[in-house]
Amino acid sequence: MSPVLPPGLDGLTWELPHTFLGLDEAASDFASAKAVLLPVPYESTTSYGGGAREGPRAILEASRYIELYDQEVDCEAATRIGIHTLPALELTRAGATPAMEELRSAYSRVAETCGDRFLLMLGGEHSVSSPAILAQADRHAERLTVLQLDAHADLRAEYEGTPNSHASAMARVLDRADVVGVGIRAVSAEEMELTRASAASSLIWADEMWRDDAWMDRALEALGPKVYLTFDVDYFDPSLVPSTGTPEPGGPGWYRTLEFLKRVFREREVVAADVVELAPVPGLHAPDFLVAKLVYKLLVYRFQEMLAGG
Ligand SMILES: [Mn+2]
Repeated sequence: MSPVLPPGLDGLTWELPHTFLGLDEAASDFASAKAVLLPVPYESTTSYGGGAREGPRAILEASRYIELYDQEVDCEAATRIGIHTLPALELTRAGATPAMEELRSAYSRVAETCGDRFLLMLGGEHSVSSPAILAQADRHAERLTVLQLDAHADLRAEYEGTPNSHASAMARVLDRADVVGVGIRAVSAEEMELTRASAASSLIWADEMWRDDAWMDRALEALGPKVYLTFDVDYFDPSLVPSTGTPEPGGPGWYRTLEFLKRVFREREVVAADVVELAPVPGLHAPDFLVAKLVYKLLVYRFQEMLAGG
């Protein structure tokens, strides 16, 4: 179903379009789409392994090989949702502060244009989440809760000389939103002090998630009615996703995470989301595919009621 071919070339076998899931024009048309993907391949403050700027491209490429049929909702969810993929947003290289200012204003315009459509941003390093969260906080009268799936708290006041580091992403938003970190297993003494002193910050540790499922209720109870979901893929165990800047051992796995996310989308209003920090390793496809499938699952769960309606 390739669009707009030169005359005489239809009927040949063309590759899938370079949209999320390889969706054709009808299923990826902005006008009818209920979900919009915004790739932001920004990377400047990475402290260990680099490559997050290649994340969005790897997610989109891997997504073209995902089955559209989703067993949980028993249909080709993507064609019923309608998913539009925007071009990648380029940010200034004049430094982290101007880049983040530029992103906040660009994200606001994208969110405004999307209206009721569900906006999901693909990073890029985790610092891109703060401007998006602040822009969403501006759009909602009610205080948002940020649900942060991550190995790290990202609560440093600054890191390596900049307050706009990936390691400070959540510290940047605490004034405007509560933050519930899930899967956390690497923090500094300074971050522990901050989370203990701040009513706006709570953490669910990865080791308690390993023992039993009590954490799911505790995490859900900590969420207000409106949630911004930020998913740093280093949340997963590095045996599943080694392709990330700062891999930490002892992360959660696939199915318990999906069960939790399904409940979050069912029991709260998720207003927007992002998936960040995939740093693809050439030749290693499984993590790219996992993250692409995660993005699809987030969209399926966001529209689970509509999809279950038949
Ligand atoms: Mn992280």
